[in-house]
Amino acid sequence: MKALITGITGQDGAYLSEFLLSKNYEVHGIVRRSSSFNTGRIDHLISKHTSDGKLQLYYSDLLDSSSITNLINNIQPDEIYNLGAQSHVAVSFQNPILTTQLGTLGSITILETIKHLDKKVKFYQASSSEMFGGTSKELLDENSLFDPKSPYGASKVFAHDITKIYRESYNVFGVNGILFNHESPLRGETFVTRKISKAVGRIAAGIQSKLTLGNLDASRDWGYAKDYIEGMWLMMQYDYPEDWVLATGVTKTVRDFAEEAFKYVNLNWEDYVITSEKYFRPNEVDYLLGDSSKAREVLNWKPSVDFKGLVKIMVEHDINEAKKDFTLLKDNLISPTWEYPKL
Ligand code: NAP
Ligand code: F7E
Repeated sequence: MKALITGITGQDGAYLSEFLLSKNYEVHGIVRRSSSFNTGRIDHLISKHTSDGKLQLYYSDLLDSSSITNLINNIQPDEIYNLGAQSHVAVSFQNPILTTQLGTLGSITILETIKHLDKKVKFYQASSSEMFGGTSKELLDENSLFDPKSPYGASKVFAHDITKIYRESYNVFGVNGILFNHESPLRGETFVTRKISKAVGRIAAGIQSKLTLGNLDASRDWGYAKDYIEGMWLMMQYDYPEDWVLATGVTKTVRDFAEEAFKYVNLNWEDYVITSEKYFRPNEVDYLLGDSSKAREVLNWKPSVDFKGLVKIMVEHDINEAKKDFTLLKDNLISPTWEYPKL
């Protein structure tokens, strides 16, 4: 089996590559050119698979439709996972046009290309719980209404709808995975869970003194990324292309996450966390809670890590990272920072 992944250098792309390689897939991924290396999450896979050709990377970009189409035509993959995006909701308010272009053009380019192929190529679109908007405290499933609150959420609604349209109009095997927040040690460091776990590790190691956050009242249904990767793959193996929700069914506030993370190192979160308007958004998704009954019943999918377990995995990882930073600091190889990251 051959898979093509956009967004292979991101959190999900890295775990998905590892998962598919373990199932003996040939994995192809697009990497955007950057002035510094952006393959850190998959470097271990690159070194393992350079000789056997099981992992192949190409410079491309979701905005370069011609390059994406050429790659699909040349590779002739069995499955395409469209994970590439400007995935930071707060940044989507600052870069709305780029976020919208990336979120919309990639999906339609891939769908148009596979519509014209003789081979039946399966397509996975990374849809998001952000599409629901989270205004009321309801349990959200595949039939819940979309009411996005950000340029990011709006772009995901387009990609979701166009996937469904190609499925219904042209019989394309287009799957929408509506994934609620999923986190891990590979999570980008400016998302709130990783920002907290990273700070907790650094505060415990004595190389950071404070953590500045935004809205502590926002509530999210947080799961473990590795569980969700398996769910994505299961959706693609099902007989029919459909929409699927993946979620834990438990929602917790940002405050809960901070409290649990600091508790892990026997510290009181209130002694370290301050809030700043800087991290509030022009519009907020207040409350997300997912109902993944369909995936649980039909795909036999279920999350293996609960909220406490997720916090533990992330904080333990970042304690070890901070210990390495502490050694560098001791040897004067890095300078102490008051807070990390700055953005
Ligand atoms: P992520 O870590 O931010 O990864 C995003 C990926 O997209 C990276 O590989 C990034 O490349 C790539 N990318 C950005 N701009 C691109 C461009 N112009 N051309 C090609 N690739 C580009 O996101 P993630 O958490 O793995 O999420 C994967 C997908 O699922 C995203 O579409 C996200 O919106 C969606 N999603 C995520 C969650 C979640 O909780 N994690 C939930 C629902 C849906 P660089 O490494 O070079 O930046
Ligand atoms: O924010 C609040 C913030 O940026 C979570 C993406 O993967 O999941 C992710 O989007 C909540 C929000 O993730 C800070 O206001 C408070 O209410 O970690 P986040 P997100 O916006 O939920 C969805 C499903 C996706 O699809 C997205 O791609 O936390 N919050 N203080 C903060 N958030 C950040 N980033 N930083 C803070 O300091």
